Amino acid sequence: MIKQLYIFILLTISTLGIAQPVPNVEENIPYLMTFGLEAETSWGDDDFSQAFFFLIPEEYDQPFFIRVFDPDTGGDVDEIAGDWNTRSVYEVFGGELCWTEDDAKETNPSGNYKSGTLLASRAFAQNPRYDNSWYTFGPFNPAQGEYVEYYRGRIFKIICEGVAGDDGNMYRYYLSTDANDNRPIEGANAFAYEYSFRMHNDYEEVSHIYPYIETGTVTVQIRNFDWDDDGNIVVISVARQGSDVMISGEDEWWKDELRVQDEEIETSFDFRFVKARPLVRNNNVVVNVRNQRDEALPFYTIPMGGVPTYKGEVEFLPIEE
Ligand SMILES: [Ca+2]
Ligand SMILES: [Ca+2]
Ligand SMILES: [Ca+2]
Ligand SMILES: [Ca+2]
Repeated sequence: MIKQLYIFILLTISTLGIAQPVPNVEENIPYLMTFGLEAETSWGDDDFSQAFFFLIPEEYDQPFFIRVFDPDTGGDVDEIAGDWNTRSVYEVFGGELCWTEDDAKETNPSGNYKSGTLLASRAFAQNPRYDNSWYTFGPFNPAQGEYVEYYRGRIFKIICEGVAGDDGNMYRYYLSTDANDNRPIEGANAFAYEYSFRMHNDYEEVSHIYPYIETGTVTVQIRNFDWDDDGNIVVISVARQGSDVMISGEDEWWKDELRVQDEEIETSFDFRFVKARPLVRNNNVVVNVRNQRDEALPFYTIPMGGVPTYKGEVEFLPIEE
């Protein structure tokens, strides 16, 4: 299984290149989104916290950097509520338990989710210096990460939280070999167990996320928050031409369940977020996926095994209640 996954990673690298923006190009998600904790959840963020993991392949032993685009909350790309009063804190973790701690792989910021060793942190409020530009964390040494056999690599974690205020912070990451430029690390990847993001303000644009269906997955439960009836969420896979998923309205979670087909094991799902017409503007949403054991499944920014394409007719079995 580990060997197979490793082959998948290698295949992924060879077929999809080495881009490491987060969100990635294939995802077509304009920004990650985290609100200040005084915001109403009806603006689209359920918990004011977003964790991302970076995977550094074991072959890579040079220093690297985690760059943040528009880390502040103010200016063009962020979402104002009243006046700008939001403070966001970014924290980078490595070391033992950074990823293997169960709470770190959950979808709510509770328990020991800030596990591991704190390597760097910085708070940003409104700051024209970092508006529409990059702040760089690092350099980090790959050896500071947590070694995980399953991934044949080292894992780092970055958590962004809105610790004051009520505005929406929009931002992106880039895992880079260079402090001043975006240069990808070959074979690296990034993943999260819950995705809080901004949809495009353009109904022609379709966003995607790609959960990986591990061996042993029987059903997946797809949960989405504050979708605001903005079009459809459609699931594509090697065995699925497009299943619509139940969507949420204002300030609520909604969930739907799909039974996993054999062909879908060890492939990625493609969740397509297709916008409604007329346009729903500034829509922020949160999505997570759980298996039948109630474990959250990771979304990889470079989809494992590549972007799935439907491979033909497959008989669908109804889910038994
Ligand atoms: Ca405000
Ligand atoms: Ca800004
Ligand atoms: Ca921002
Ligand atoms: Ca929303």
